[in-house]
Amino acid sequence: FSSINLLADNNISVKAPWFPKHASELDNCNHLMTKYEPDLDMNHPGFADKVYRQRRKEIAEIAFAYKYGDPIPYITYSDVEVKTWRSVFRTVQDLAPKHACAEYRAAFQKLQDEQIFVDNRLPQLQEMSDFLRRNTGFTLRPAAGLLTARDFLASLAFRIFQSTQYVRHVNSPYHTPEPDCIHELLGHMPLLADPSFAQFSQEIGLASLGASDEEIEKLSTVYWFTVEFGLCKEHGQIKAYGAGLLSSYGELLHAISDKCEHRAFEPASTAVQPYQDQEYQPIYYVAESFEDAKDKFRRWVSTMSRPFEVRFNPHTERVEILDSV
Ligand code: NLE
Ligand code: FE2
Repeated sequence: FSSINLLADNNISVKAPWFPKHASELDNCNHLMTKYEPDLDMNHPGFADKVYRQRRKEIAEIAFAYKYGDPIPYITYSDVEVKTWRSVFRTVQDLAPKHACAEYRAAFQKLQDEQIFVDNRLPQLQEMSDFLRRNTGFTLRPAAGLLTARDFLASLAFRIFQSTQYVRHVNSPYHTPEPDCIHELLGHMPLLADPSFAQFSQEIGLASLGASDEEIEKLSTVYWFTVEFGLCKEHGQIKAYGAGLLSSYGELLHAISDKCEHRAFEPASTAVQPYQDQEYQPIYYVAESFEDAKDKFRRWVSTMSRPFEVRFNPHTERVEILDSV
């Protein structure tokens, strides 16, 4: 990564990796990790499926061409894609009342009331972005696939979520190692409509701006075990809030079974826990509540070494840099 010199107010220059200062600079934050692409991963269910790979290319082109301020292009989903959506949607609809956290259930209901979540049609990213904006100020921009942690986390600082727009292969509806729009829509969107969770997501993003590679690794691990695979307590019961669980009915049932280990969420130790992203997780972290997770996260972030602080100004969509010491 190239580094930049920041001139703090007291004229002290501070070295940090480049990071976006305005939401429009996220146009430069779209670097992909290609390990799970259907063209390159022999285990991908779409590896031998020419039609699927062509479809993925078409949709990826939309994300590559996208610029800040553009409306998100409309996708006409095929019958096969709608069928895949329907089967995941219906299962989540059955499992969520029992196993999803209250915040997820409330937002899910809202999405159904507004006819954005229905079983015979995929929600468009633009209508979902509008919904989120009304609820928490989050918006979406299309992403071509799995992004680098640095680019992905940076967007969260601006309350922008980079979302894929293609659909998983019809042969693996219950679990996919790579993100797809069913994961984004059913897993992430309901919680991004919750104010407390939206705040938590943004704070992870803010902490990532200008952070060292090692700190990015820790932050993305915390993100992994919370936003993606987190469990929480509710009236003494364990519920799921992680998007990777809520969009994967295979893993959701695994996570609440006794086939895995549950540990208390503690950012300092969670941040250094190795994980794999191929199969179901062997370990999950349980938060007391979002508020508690947020408190613990804030305290832990304040121990990080970054020599400046950042603040998001929602009026200008700009990140302001403050010296902390
Ligand atoms: N495993 C999740 C699913 O099947 O929906 C996607 C996880 C993306 C990090
Ligand atoms: Fe995700």
